[in-house]
Amino acid sequence: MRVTWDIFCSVVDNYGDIGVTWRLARQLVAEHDVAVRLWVDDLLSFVRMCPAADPAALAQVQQGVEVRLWAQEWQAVEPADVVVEAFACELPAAYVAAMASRERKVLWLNLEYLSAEDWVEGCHGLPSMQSGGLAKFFFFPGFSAGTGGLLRERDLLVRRDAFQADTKARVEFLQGLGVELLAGARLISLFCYENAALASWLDVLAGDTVRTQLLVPEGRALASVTHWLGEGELKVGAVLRRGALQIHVVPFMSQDEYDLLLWSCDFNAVRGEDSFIRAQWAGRPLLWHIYQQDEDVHLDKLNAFIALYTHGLPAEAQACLSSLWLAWNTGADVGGAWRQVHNAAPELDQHAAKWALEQASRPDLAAALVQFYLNWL
Ligand code: TRH
Repeated sequence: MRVTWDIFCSVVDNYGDIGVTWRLARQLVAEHDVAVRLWVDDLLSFVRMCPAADPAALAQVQQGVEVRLWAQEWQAVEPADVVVEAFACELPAAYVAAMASRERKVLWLNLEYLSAEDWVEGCHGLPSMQSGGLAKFFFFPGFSAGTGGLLRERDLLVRRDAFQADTKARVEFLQGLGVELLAGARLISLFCYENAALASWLDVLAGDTVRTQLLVPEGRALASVTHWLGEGELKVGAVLRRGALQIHVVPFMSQDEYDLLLWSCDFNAVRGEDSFIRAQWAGRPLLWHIYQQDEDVHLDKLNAFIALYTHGLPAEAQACLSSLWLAWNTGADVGGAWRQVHNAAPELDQHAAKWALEQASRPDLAAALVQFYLNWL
């Protein structure tokens, strides 16, 4: 009998909650021969990641995953062998009671947010006792051996390499988005929250001697770009030119297509958690807009990642990348740091490729979860 998994996802905001859980669910099914139910309380967000999905279906199967609407009124079901609550979402009380009384014991995991901070290793895998005699284990993704690792499909880097080596595939993919490549232009993708630093980046790109094509999927970043352009509402397919900068509005795409976008670009601006990791797997330099938290807690996370990621870079490249990331996340002018980052492109390109390989040498998060379950049995 296949091991059964229930993954619970409450969409708090944006796409990170559903992005991570949907990716995990389909990888578990595809690579570990387990049965997965993904409980989502917002199917409209799910449809953005998986356009084939039906936003009105109470239950549906997508890519081998049983996707269930997590309705406010909970209908009793038999709990799975492994239960993952994503990002401390609160499980229905009746479901927890059913877990406690289940004849075969249930492994209960809380999948935590990603952080490169030191304390993560000490907390990864720790249990916390819950009422009813159940233990809940904290499972932390991360960048070092003492953590749960990062989501990465088994063949991801092989597919990436094949795509990046195939000029025709790249051109065709971009044409499908309505983007014709300009000779010699640098290609950048932009996925961020509202960002006071954005205007200074667009200014410097527009005034550069190198041409840039900036691909902006529909969403929050587009509002800030539109404001900078001083244009009315921009629709998918719009192409606008300011000096050396050509801006393309592209559709919000499926997760798999978004990977192709990241693999196609020379530089990717990403945000949150899942797009941030996918940009690392692209093996290209990136700019991270971290999710803002109260009391600037996110800046500790940002600095911890910068310290880890830039380790091994020549001092100048390290300094300019750190300055760029800090300015981007504090709403400061990024112009000077961007120029230096551009000059350090060869080192940064090489470093990004090496970083992806290093991270890929560790077990991925889905495999680590499966192993955690086997060890627990
Ligand atoms: O959308 P995010 O900002 O999500 C989150 C949430 O806000 C969450 O509450 C917060 O805690 C977390 O950030 C840190 O960013 P993220 O995590 O990168 O998720 C975006 C998802 O959208 C990711 O799976 C990639 C996907 N995506 C597409 O599938 N197609 C697209 O065109 C784009 C731009 C993104």
